[in-house]
This record gives sequence, structure tokens and C-alpha cells, in this order.
Amino acid sequence: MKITGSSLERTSFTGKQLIHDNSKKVLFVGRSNVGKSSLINKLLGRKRLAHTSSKPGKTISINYYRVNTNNGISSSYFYFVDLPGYGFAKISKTESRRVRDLISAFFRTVENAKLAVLLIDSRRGFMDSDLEMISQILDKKIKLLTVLTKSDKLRNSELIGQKKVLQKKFGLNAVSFTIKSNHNKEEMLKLINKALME
Ligand SMILES: Nc1nc2c(ncn2[C@@H]2O[C@H](COP(=O)(O)OP(=O)(O)O)[C@@H](O)[C@H]2O)c(=O)[nH]1
Ligand SMILES: [Mg+2]
Repeated sequence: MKITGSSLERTSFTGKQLIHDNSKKVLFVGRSNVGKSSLINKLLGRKRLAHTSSKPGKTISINYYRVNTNNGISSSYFYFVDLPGYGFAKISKTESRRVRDLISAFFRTVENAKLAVLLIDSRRGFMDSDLEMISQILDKKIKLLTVLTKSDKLRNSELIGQKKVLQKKFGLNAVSFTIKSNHNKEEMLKLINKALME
């Protein structure tokens, strides 16, 4: 599979604005500021398609990025779906309820979600707020890929330690990722492609 282009297809603030069709979808989930936008940009080879921010909690919409592909015979497409970051305290109660409702509407109605990429900050590790997200993913029987982000912030031995914890405590096999290099980029694209084919 060769990615031939990508674009922001839709920004959804309400359940009604979600894309309800049979197209294949790869979801990106994780706490605010974990590096979702950075990962999406890296995988798509784009600098600023998804907006990154050093201030957490900016993504309060669900963003659909259309990814065009070609396998040498025909063209196709799927969506990268950037879900709102969670665990961010500094938004109003009303706003946080809206976001929570949006996320549950998404999981209630989503069709053809092939994979959920769960991002975990390698310095912080797995947190309670990740549990709620994982349970929504597993309830829908969506395949899970765990990514430990900002791996440049850790020593290699610490990173290995984090991976072991995730494996032992939660049964999650994680791939590490950093925006500072292309390490594991092809590996992740391969895993995504494999999930899209299933
Ligand atoms: N050092 C380092 N910083 C990163 C990495 N990935 C993201 N960041 C920074 O972390 C902040 C949040 O990233 P962003 O992609 O917007 O996170 P999101 O809120 O999950 O979409 C930004 O300032 C990024 O530049 C990484 O691998 N290493
Ligand atoms: Mg973001």
C-alpha cells in the first residue's frame, strides 16, 4: 500500500456531524498532549496536517483525515480519526460533558473501525483515564495497537522498563515512537496496513 495523499475531510463537534459510512477507519486515542497529532503527521509524511500544540486540551472535536492509497492496481482510501484527548482538567464541566458525549456517540455508531492506536506518554505510563478508553475500544471488539510516545525523553533502559510494565500489568505490546526520528514509522504503517486488510 502506497499513501498517495491526505487531507482533513471533516471536523465533528456533535454526534450528527460524525461520518457514518462503511469506509475503513483507524482511530487515534490518548490523553491530551500525548502526541496524537504529531504521530498522525509523521505517519502521513506531513508537517502540519494535524495541528500540534504544547497546550493540552485543544482538540475538542473529532477530526477525520482522509488517506488516499494505491496498491499498484487501484486507488482507495481510509480515514485516520483523531479523537479528543482526555484527562485534561482545565475545561468547563459543560465542555467536558459535551466531549464525553461526543466520544460515546462515536463508539456507539462507528462502522468498520479496523484499529485503535492507543498512545501512552512513555514518561507517564498507563493511567486510570486510559482504562475507560480501552474498555470502549474492547467493547466494540476493535483491534488495539499501543504506542509509547516521546521516547526521546527516556533512556533506552527506562523505555524497556515501561514496555515490560505495559506487557505484564495490562497485556499490551507497545511500539515506541518519537517525532525526533523515523524509528518504527515503517513498522507502524505495516501494522496499520495489516489491520486494514483484515
Ligand atoms: N520531545 C518530544 N515532544 C513531542 C513528541 N511528540 C509530540 N511532542 C510535543 O508534545 C506536544 C503535544 O503534541 P501533540 O501532537 O499536539 O499532542 P496531542 O494533543 O496528543 O495531539 C507538542 O508540543 C509536541 O511538539 C516526541 O516524540 N518527542
Ligand atoms: Mg492533537
